[in-house]
Amino acid sequence: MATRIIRAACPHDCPDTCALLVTVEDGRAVKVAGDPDHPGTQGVLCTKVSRYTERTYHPDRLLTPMKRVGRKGEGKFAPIGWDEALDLIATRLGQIAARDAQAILPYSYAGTMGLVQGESMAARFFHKLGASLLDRTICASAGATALRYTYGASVGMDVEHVTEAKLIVIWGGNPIASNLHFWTRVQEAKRRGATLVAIDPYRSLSAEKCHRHIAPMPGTDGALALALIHVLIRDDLLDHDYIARHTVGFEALRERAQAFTPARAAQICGIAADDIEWLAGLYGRLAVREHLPVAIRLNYGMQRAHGGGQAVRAVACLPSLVGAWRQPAGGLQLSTSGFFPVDGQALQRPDLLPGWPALPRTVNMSTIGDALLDTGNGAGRPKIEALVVYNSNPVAVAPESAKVAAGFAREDLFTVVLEHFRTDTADYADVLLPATTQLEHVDVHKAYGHTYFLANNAAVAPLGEALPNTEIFRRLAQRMGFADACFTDSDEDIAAQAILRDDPRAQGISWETLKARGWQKLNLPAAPFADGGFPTASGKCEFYSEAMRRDGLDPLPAYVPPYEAPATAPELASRYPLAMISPPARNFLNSTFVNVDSLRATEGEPHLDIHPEDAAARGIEAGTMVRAFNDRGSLLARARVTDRARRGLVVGLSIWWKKLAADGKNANELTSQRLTDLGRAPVFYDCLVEVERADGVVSAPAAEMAAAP
Ligand SMILES: Nc1nc2c(c(=O)[nH]1)N[C@H]1C(S)=C(S)[C@@H](COP(=O)(O)OP(=O)(O)OC[C@H]3O[C@@H](n4cnc5c(=O)[nH]c(N)nc54)[C@H](O)[C@@H]3O)O[C@H]1N2
Ligand SMILES: Nc1nc2c(c(=O)[nH]1)N[C@H]1C(S)=C(S)[C@@H](COP(=O)(O)OP(=O)(O)OC[C@H]3O[C@@H](n4cnc5c(=O)[nH]c(N)nc54)[C@H](O)[C@@H]3O)O[C@H]1N2
Ligand code: SF4
Ligand SMILES: [Mo]
Repeated sequence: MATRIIRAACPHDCPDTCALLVTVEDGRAVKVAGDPDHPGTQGVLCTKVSRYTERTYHPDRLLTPMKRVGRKGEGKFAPIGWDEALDLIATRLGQIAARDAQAILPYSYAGTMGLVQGESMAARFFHKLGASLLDRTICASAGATALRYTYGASVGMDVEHVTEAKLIVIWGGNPIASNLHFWTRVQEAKRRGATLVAIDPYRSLSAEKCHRHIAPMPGTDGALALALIHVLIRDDLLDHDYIARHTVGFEALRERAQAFTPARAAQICGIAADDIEWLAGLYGRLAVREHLPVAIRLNYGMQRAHGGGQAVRAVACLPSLVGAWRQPAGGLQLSTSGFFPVDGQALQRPDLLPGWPALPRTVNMSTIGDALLDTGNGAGRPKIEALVVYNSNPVAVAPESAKVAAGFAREDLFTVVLEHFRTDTADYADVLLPATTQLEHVDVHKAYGHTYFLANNAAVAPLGEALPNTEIFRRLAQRMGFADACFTDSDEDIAAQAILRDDPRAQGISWETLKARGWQKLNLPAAPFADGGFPTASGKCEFYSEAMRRDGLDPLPAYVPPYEAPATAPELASRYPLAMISPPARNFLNSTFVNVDSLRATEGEPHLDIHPEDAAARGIEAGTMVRAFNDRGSLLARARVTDRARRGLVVGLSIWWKKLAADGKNANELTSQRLTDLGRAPVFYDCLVEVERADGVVSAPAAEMAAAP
């Protein structure tokens, strides 16, 4: 038996971007393990990806191109050949482009985070075509925009050092579920005496293991952060030297924070003022008086409300006020993606756009429901006539799902989906194309939770007739007659182009070295901002942002309340008094893995966590089927009566495939298409609902998928 070990990388949208070792026996991948030598991965994978072969060799894998034969959404398809499929697509796209290429829209996100199978050949193809651009806002753009204005880019501390920290604040994140390798380090820090604090409306798996859990109402973090700033300034827990040399706008920030007394913020957030005094006191004292490292792990949970961007701005000021950056184990990490010297121009070739540097119209992916239902007004806003979806499952993951599904159901919309499985979105495809998984193609990866580049070597040959995304767009480009040399680049050519080799951070790193070694760390100082040097225009951390003022925004960190809360929408709150959040489930990755039986079995069925008092008031007991609803829709789930959810909050861990739920719906039936204050991002956790008993409904997940396809 021929056994080989292949160096690969986890493709998923997870900050850990693990280094994988894939065992291949006689051409079949039999085991996917973590690389023990990679300092982040440490030989351990999450449950999901340690089951990767179960997903890759799943009996439901799409293995041939298919053409729709049933109604849209019904999921009935007949196999066709690649030539027929690609001819059909090229002909339709060609006809539409001849009138107005902007009626064509790509829709993609981070099904794979690979730089090659993500936006490389696909982007080149749509740029050359002159299709509408997609504003990829669905996850990180509120915080990324806030960090860009504050630090200059998505940069922060290296959590490899966090084991040395004496205080770790986990703010809006649940690392046991979604950032496992960071949690391992936090445990080590705890053993060495660190105090752990969670800021989260929900007592998550991680929050329950912290020394203190502060549970503000969703979307109120901006007020909390401004109150922490207020106390640090009031009590002079400040690093005056760091502030003077490496920040802009301290006086203006002081004035802004003046109004956010702990009492006022406590009232806004629904917490005790003492929590704020205690946290600010500890954070400031450890950093300023005792010169000990204090770290903040800021995450996405707190960005998914109206004020998500400004809340990140406010939190991002904290480490600069106390000089936490001076130490490798201090500072803040939201994302490290801005450290990577990646050649986006080479990968995506925006210069291929017909009017470059003028841009075609841009469509926000977070409001795809409205965009598809917009009949257009001709010039500048043509109706979307064709949609090409890859690396994403919008019918399950995009907000206000009923509108998304109605848009996808339009008879006059031509939809192409590149997928591994017949997802909720795939069911609406006119042409469904089988894509390869990470074990079957080549890629190169950056990360957003560490600072290593990784290579993904192909472990096995493509299953069935599946093709990499790149090859599908390469063949389409050929059919469209696109003659530019970049359309013949191989995947390895593209991987090599991805790394900006002149950049000192990438010194010694190339595709050749990477694919042999598997991973290489960027050259960065251990404490990147110990002596300032932020990549802003001023080179400083900008409490006051002149760029924001120029862009017509509030130049100072602010508290922007949720759209849907008693204070801002009293009438709505009287009808829908409960705030609903739908953060990631541990055993799914967004909607990926929901169809892997062993993982779905662990999650059970869609649940809704509700506080005992809120449950009692509604006659709800543990295990009751309940209906959560608002003006946008409704959702069935099994109640878990638990004080993990604070009073006034319900929690439905997500993101279920709609067709695998009893009622064919998931949390996005209830979420809105409103956008955050910065970054045009969705507000998944800014969502009021009411919950009632759904008597008579006893069914477990629908059996439909058992027979699929
Ligand atoms: N297992 C697993 N891992 C994942 C994912 C997954 O689906 N499953 N998804 C991946 C992706 S795409 C992303 S973006 C990241 C997300 O990463 P995170 O943002 O870290 O997501 P979670 O770990 O669920 O943490 C979100 C936490 O924020 C809390 N929260 C909700 N609203 C608020 C609020 O207003 N304020 C505060 N302070 N907290 C709030 C939630 O209760 C939840 O516990 O995880 C990635 N990793
Ligand atoms: N209610 C609610 N909704 C949310 C969130 C939430 O917390 N609550 N989280 C939001 C967040 S943070 C995010 S990032 C989005 C995530 O939304 P998406 O990026 O759409 O993520 P997934 O649901 O994992 O879907 C990715 C799809 O890509 C496919 N795929 C993977 N690799 C490849 C490949 O190489 N080629 C092709 N063609 N396909 C591939 C997978 O099979 C999968 O079906 O969801 C958002 N939606
Ligand atoms: S999903 Fe995250 S934790 Fe799991 S293997 Fe991938 S990178 Fe590692
Ligand atoms: Mo995300």
